[in-house]
Amino acid sequence: MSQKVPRNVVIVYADDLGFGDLSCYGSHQISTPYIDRLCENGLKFTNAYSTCAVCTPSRYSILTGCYPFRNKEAHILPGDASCIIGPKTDTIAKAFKRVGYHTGAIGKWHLGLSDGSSPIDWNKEINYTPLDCGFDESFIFPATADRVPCVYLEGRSVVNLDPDDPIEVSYAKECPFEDISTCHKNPELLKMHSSKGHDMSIINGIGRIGYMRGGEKAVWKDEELGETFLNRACKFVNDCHENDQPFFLYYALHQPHVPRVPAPRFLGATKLGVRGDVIVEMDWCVGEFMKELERLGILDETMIIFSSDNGPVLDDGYRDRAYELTGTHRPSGPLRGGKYSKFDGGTRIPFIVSCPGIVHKGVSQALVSQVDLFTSFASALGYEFAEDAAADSQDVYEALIGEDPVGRKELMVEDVGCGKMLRRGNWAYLSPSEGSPFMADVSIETGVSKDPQLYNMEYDIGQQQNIAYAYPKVVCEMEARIQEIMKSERTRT
Ligand code: NG6
Ligand code: CA
Repeated sequence: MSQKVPRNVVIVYADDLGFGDLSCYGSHQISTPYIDRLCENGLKFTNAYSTCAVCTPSRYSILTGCYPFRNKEAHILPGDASCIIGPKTDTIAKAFKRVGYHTGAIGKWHLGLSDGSSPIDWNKEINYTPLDCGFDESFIFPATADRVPCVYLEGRSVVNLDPDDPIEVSYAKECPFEDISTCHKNPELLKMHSSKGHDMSIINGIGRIGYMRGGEKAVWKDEELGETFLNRACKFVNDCHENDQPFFLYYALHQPHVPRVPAPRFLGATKLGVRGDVIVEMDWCVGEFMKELERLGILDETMIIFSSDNGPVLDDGYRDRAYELTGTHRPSGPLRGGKYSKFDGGTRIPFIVSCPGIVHKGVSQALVSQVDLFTSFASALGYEFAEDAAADSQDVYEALIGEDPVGRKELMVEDVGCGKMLRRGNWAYLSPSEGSPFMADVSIETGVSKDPQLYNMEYDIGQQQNIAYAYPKVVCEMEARIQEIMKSERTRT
């Protein structure tokens, strides 16, 4: 085992946070002092990518070390989906567990629950959860804050379940429950209105995707989500510390995904409306979590990796004025596009690694993908895994700790429609695909085009000049490489 392996590892994973949303990544309108401190004491990556411009596929990759195209179910999932990480699939959590770390998943899950043998009965123990994906403990919500069921799940069971008020969930088009509030029947109950979708069940005055009945005591309070997950994360590290257990924690924040409902004291924290406010709240959560590690005297022996699952979006289906109030703040920073896009705004995300004594301080331009964390830690920990595991995960550990300034030679990402982008050195090649160049409902340029696109990321970070016509050989080679990757069993070398 390498001398440079930290005693504890925490992945803090934000939801829909953009490359330009943190002050340490250049935002002047949103102040994120705690994450900035993490950044000052660690390494800030400027060429780090998630594997997809939406949530489920990126999360699938960070945990399994595989590109999303390898699993045909790795797309945005409904709240009643079965788990897309099968029992035979190795995960980063299983790897940590095998070498003696205590492992935990806290926060947003969105990878499905149950083994799929029958529809989920939310009133019973669920037979397949994060506990079956390598986590010793879990405290999660099943999918997203805008999807039912709006409940916490601890281990295999819904928290605060009342047997006299059973939970039923349906993703049918028509509402199967006559006696629940829905957006169509009870619009007067809405305190936040939808701009698209989110028009089925009303829970806490907010329209959601899907229908839910019952479980009144189990339903979360939206303004308490941040603190609830934070408290569980603090409890997890306290318990591990007390038991003298090294730990791996996957702390998946729910901010700044819609619906954006900060704790009241964060309302108005920025001039950007609730989207800015929940980013400040998220920063506070990270700060409190770090303070807890510091109080326990284990901050210096804990490696923290902070990142986001995909790029940013302003209006993602609720009329919360994020778009109107954004002013000069650019959530994607200098990048083009955002969540859902094939342009870099979709997948190039903040990525900070910090661990005093192990990780160098500064800025790294190394090319890294979130899919690499699995192999990087497995090899640093000296753990051998099966040939067919972590198919696309490269060992970039030296880059993660700041000893290799280059990282990967190339990486591939997907947009929401499974269109591909290959980044190789300074080249970004966007493979042609069908669809609209603009998603009007979210006001985002998709990067989708029937023509090949090639950008030089050294001179053109905003992907303004398509120079594909000038480099036909590069275009051919990069397209052929994408086809080769798609046919391959693995890209891990
Ligand atoms: C979209 C939702 C969006 C968000 C996204 C998933 C509508 C109109 N839009 O379908 O609000 O939930 O799915 O986001 O329903 S993700 O970050 O979890 O991938
Ligand atoms: Ca997301």
